[in-house]
Formats: sequence, C-alpha cells, structure tokens
Amino acid sequence: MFKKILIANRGEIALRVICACRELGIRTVAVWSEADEHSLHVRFADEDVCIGPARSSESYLHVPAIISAAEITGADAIHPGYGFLSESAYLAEVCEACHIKFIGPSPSVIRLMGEKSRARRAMRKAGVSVLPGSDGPVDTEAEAQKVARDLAYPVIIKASNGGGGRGMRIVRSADELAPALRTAQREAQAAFGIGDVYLEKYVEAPRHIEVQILGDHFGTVVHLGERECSVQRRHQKLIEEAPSPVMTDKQRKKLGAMVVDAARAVGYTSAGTFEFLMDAQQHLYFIEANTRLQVEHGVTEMVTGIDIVKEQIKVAAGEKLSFSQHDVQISGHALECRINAEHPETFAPSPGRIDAFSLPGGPGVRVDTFAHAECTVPPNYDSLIAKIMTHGRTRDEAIVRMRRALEMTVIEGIQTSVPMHLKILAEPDFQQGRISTAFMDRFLPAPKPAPAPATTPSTTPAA
Ligand code: MV4
Repeated sequence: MFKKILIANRGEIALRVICACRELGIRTVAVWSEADEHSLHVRFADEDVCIGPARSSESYLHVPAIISAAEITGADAIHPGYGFLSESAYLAEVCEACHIKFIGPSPSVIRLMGEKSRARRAMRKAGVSVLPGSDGPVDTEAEAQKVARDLAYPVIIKASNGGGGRGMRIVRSADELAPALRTAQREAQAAFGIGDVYLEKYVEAPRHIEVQILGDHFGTVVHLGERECSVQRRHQKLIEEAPSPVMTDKQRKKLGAMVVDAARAVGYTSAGTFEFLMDAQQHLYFIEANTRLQVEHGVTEMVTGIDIVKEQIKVAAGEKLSFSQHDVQISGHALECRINAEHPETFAPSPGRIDAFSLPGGPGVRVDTFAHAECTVPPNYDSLIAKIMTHGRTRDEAIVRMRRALEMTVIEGIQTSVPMHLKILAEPDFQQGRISTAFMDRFLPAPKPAPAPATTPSTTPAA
C-alpha cells in the first residue's frame, strides 16, 4: 500500500480523499494556491505545499508544480480528485515517468475516453448501445449533410475533445447545418485546441443516467449500479440520485453487464463512469465516459455501502477488488443536492466570507464540505461549497430527509442554492420522478416578449 498520497485538488473533494487516506493509514500531502492557505484541506493533511497563486493555470493545473511537490515530499501516489488535472493523460504519463502512481486509469484509456468520437467507436465495437451518429469526426459540409440526412433531424454537433456539454450545437434543419458546423469547429478549436466535431441524433429532453464502475489490475470490473443526474442547469448538475427512479432491476443488470464487458475490453482500471441518455421510450444510449472520481459518487456509496475512494486507492496500489459483483446490493435510495455559493434566482456566483454556519445531521444524512463558520469562499474556483446527501429506505423517505436537512442548514454571509433546492423538492414532478434534462427550464426567468415588428411579417411555416 502507498505510504503517502499527494492530493492534487482543493475543496470538499480534497477532504474526501483525506478521509479515505486516514482510514487506510496513508499519510497525506495537501497542495494549495495562495487563495486556499487557510482551507481545511491544508489543515487536515499531514503535510502541505504551496504550489502557486490563486489562478488555477498557475497552481492546481500546473503539472510541474504538482510533480515537484510530490517529489519534495516523497509522495508515492497522486490523487487528482475531479476537475483540474483529473482527466489529464499528460499528468498520468508524467507520473509514470517519475515513478509516482497516478490514481486513475492508464494514460491510454484516459486519452481514448477523452476523444469522444473515438470512445463512441470503441464502445460500439465492445457491444454497447451507442447513440446513432457519425463514425468518427466529421470534417466537411458534404459529409455532415449526408450523416445528418441519414440520422434525420434534429441532430447535435459535439466537440470531439470537449465533453460535459461545452461546445455543443443542436441543428434542427438542413439549412442550419453548414453554419452550425463551421461555428462548432471554430469553437472546438478555440476551447480545446482541436477542431474535430462529430454528429449524433439529438434526443429531446432525455434523462441523464450514468453507471459507476471500478476495475482492478487483475481484469476484474464491477458496476455499482446507476445514478440519475437529470436535474441540471447549463450543464451543471444540481441534484443526483441513486438508483434512477425509472430503472428496473432487470434493466440495471443488463446495462451494468454491458458496461462491465466494455470496460474490461478496453482495459479499464480504477473508478469510472459511463454516461447514457434515456429517451422517452426508456431506451439507453451511451454518450461518453468519465475517467475520474465524480462529484456525485457519494450517492452510490450510500446505496451500496462501498467506499469508492478507498477502493480506487487500493486498486491503484495493486490490490484486488475486495468484493465481487454478487456482493454489490443496491439498498434504499440516496439523493444529493449540490450547494453552491450563488444567488438562488440569478445563479450568479456569491463568494465571500461565511458568518454563521451549521450543518444538518441525524439519520440518513451525509454532508461533504470544506466550508465552516468564518471561512472564506474564494472567487477563483467553482462555486460548489457543500454536498448534502440523504439516504432512505425509499425515494420518498430520502426526499423527506433532504427537505428537513435543507431546512436545518444555516449558511449566512453568502447566498446559496439551498432555497432553489427546496423549491425543486416541492415540485410534484420531481417528487414523482418525472424529471429530464429539461426539468429546470421551468425555473428560468420568463422570456421577454419580442418587440412588436414595424410591419406584419410574412408567416413562416411552423417547425
Ligand atoms: C445530448 C443531448 C441530446 N442528444 N446528446 C449535455 C451534457 C453532455 N454530457 C451531453 N449533453 C446532452 N447531450 C444528444 N445526442 C442533450 C444533452 C443536454 C443538453 C443539450 C443542449 C442544451 C442543454 C442540454 C441540457 C442537458 C443535456
């Protein structure tokens, strides 16, 4: 087992990894930017190293600073958390060269999954039901027109090296395709340094369902069931739950087995997530895979009793998975509300100093956070300050527990998304599990009425 792990991250996830290390008897090294000097992850780590200024590109994203900190402290592994360098094949390669274990899949698997159109092809080859789309990147307008005609409109253009919703364009008719393709290619080039894009059939108001897996270095891969993350806004997930309210045991078994076979086929090790869209007919289609620990892993831990971070560390150290598929039982239902430092109506960030702070507890409640009374939420990073999770024997019980947990959450001095969550949880559609990625549209500000045209326009045919 590792003796010392450097955690290349901050905030609640850095603390979550410290929890796992302490339980495993592993020493920890925190790294921090100048904005995080007084942060709890620094206080609770055994050692800490300042790696640069507040700006991420000069600290949490700066590979030479992270590697130097690991070498100076003699860390034998690096846990990247989520975000930042967690899906950097480059960091994983540098770690290999420096004889430091990167806690994640191999660089080649990270690279494969990072190229979304290549990942689609690999998954299709491995027998996964993949959303219909182009076979690889689409370069020319003629090619795009042919693929889109075969798929039938609407289609969606996605950046091959993007992911998580960035750089996507929905195209509803052939005449919109050429300009959308050019814009998408230009945006992909600017955002990701690679202009490749691919096409998929566009699914209206899908559910977002993802399968959690763990793989060791002995060819064993298990799945821990699915999470549903359909309640999202601007590609930011707000509420996640496990299991999905609409998946049957039979469907879970089939989807899980399909993902496990595919993961084994590509040599997947460590924790990972395979994302699917579910259409109105409840068909599931693979869209992309994430090669990191995810923000919402805790709801899976609550319904399986498995500590995903400890297992991830153990398999990275070369241990066999300590359980088999047969041992994985989904028990009850768990929900997670992401508490962001933001204005509850405008969603504008609300960093600053927290005055009063009190967290909920009691039966079935878990809170992962780095915040505390009199701490400061810096403006430099994402606005997630706490994850409130609840577990119940049923989804209804998990919802009741979440509502009382949110009502017993005190965070003063900054604005948070707690009131927004209470509104969502009071919605009959949410309570009945009638959710989709379009669910949050009802909370958008009412669109301004279009200004009256000076002359009566000719009527255009309805779409
Ligand atoms: C889609 C989709 C519909 N059809 N792909 C968003 C997050 C990223 N992981 C994938 N996303 C989507 N992919 C196909 N083929 C719908 C979404 C989606 C979305 C798309 C455009 C605008 C807002 C959206 C909100 C949630 C999900």
